[in-house]
Amino acid sequence: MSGLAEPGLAEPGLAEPGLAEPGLAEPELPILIEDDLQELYELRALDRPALSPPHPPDPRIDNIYQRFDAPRWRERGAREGFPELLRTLSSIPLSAVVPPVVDASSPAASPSFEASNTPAVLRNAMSSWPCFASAGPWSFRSFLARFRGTMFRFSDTHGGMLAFETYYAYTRSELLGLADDSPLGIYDSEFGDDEPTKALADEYSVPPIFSPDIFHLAPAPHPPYRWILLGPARSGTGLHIDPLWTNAWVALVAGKKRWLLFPPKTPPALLGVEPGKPQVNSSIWFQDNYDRVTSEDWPEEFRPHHVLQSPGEIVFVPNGWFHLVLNLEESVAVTHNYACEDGPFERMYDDVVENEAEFAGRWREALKEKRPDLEERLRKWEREKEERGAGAEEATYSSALGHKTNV
Ligand SMILES: O=C(O)CCC(=O)C(=O)O
Ligand SMILES: [Fe+2]
Repeated sequence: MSGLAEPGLAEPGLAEPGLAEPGLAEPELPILIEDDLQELYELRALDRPALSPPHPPDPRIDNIYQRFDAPRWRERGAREGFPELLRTLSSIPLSAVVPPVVDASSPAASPSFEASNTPAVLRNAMSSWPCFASAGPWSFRSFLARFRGTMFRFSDTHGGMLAFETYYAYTRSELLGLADDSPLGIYDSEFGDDEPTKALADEYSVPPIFSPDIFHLAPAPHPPYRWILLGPARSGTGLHIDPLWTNAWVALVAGKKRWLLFPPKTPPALLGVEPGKPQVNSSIWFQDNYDRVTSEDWPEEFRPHHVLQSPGEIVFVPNGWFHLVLNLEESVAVTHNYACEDGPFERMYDDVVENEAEFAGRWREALKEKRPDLEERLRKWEREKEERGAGAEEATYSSALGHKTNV
């Protein structure tokens, strides 16, 4: 919890260009105390498994910022390299593959992107959302006013949490978030479940263009399916495939996001992904790999689809596609994953049995009752598997040690 700093220890809050929000008074910057820095230190260490091991805080150093500021948060120089990366990523190369733009408000709009399992960008699906359209839309500033003292989660994998004001102060600190190679981002699948964040779930709605979620044929609880994402420039999500063969949509409320999505047949090793290796932060991945994956030598069939996402746009992420996202500006987004009947249903079921065993039983019961056609497909699949003998398991790359891992 933030409170009063010891004399002489508070870092003055430094305003960065681009952070001003018209219509909202500049809030007083919460001051971090030693306990906050300890918490931040621990969360940063949990969140960056791909970096060198953390040094324990050195008690002999009496400047508390330096004591907790292991050089590892800056070791890849992503902050220094960011202006150039930003210039590169702020436009899409002329030769790049870009997903089709779908006007979700048009009566002719169809979810053909689900059937073809290809990325798409939807426009005009968020205009009536209170979080986006009316007074008090979601932003770092409005969250500070609403959620002082509320704990937010930073990952499904490690479950680390911080009070919002501590996080807010971190994102505005020259010595902390503004210096990090890949700043911490809120990645919370429990928002909306209980007070005080319950109201947030009513401030947007699932666009009707997406198919119903067949996991939701079963009663709650369901595997995690909705997340709120808040992160400053240079934060984001490293390369991963979403879990359980689900599709996803990501709606941007504020900021700017840069995406690459790779067709499912892309060999993971070509993207630097190996089972068991921790996820690389997206700012570092872009810095190290963008030129290679956009060069003329990159195989045609593995060419990435590029998106530069603006507020009001929704990116559709098809199941089985590797993707990564970098926040080019401070961003606020909401995302849902959903189990689509058009997807690889049988493989999805096997994945659910393996990773969400308790849910699998309840889901199967629900399918029996409400979708006997799908249940029959599973019986057939099971008969075929028995005839074949248990096949070799496919490696799964859904987030490995990153976000959206089922734990
Ligand atoms: O916008 C982001 O950082 C991540 C979106 C995403 O791919 C996910 O949540 O799985
Ligand atoms: Fe994802």
